Amino acid sequence: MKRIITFGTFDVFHVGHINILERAAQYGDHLTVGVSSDALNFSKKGRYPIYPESDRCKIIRSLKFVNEVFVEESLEFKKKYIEKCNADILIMGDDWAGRFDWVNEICQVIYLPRTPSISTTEIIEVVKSIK
Ligand code: C2G
Repeated sequence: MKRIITFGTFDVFHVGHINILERAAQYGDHLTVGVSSDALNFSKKGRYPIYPESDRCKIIRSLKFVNEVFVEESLEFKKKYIEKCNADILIMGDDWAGRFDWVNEICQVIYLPRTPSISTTEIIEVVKSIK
């Protein structure tokens, strides 16, 4: 049995998020998702997410190919989270390519290509521009 872990904010949930989670799930039999806390997102992007962490967790937990969800408090706790859920593979989109290679002594790290032409930031910009 192979256990997969992935991380993300998954704010303003969109098809790019579905695609990576669906593809991540296909690498194993059990998918755990670490959802970035509101505070972690603020520290990464300088703004709070549109949806609070409780709603973002609820959305991810409702997906049929996701088995477990927890709140990710810090990027530096990656190894602790991987050990806790006994993950064999960490999967991330390739906007993070190379950034988590330091965990590869405890689990395999795979970066998958992002879905082109869609992002939370772009959706926010489009919505803002609607008069
Ligand atoms: N993603 C994707 N295609 C898109 C947009 C996002 O494949 N068009 C992927 C990202 O590569 C990431 C996941 O969806 O693997 C979640 O993306 P974000 O919500 O932007 O996550 P991020 O804020 O980058 O947080 O510990 C890692 C971080 O918590 C990742």
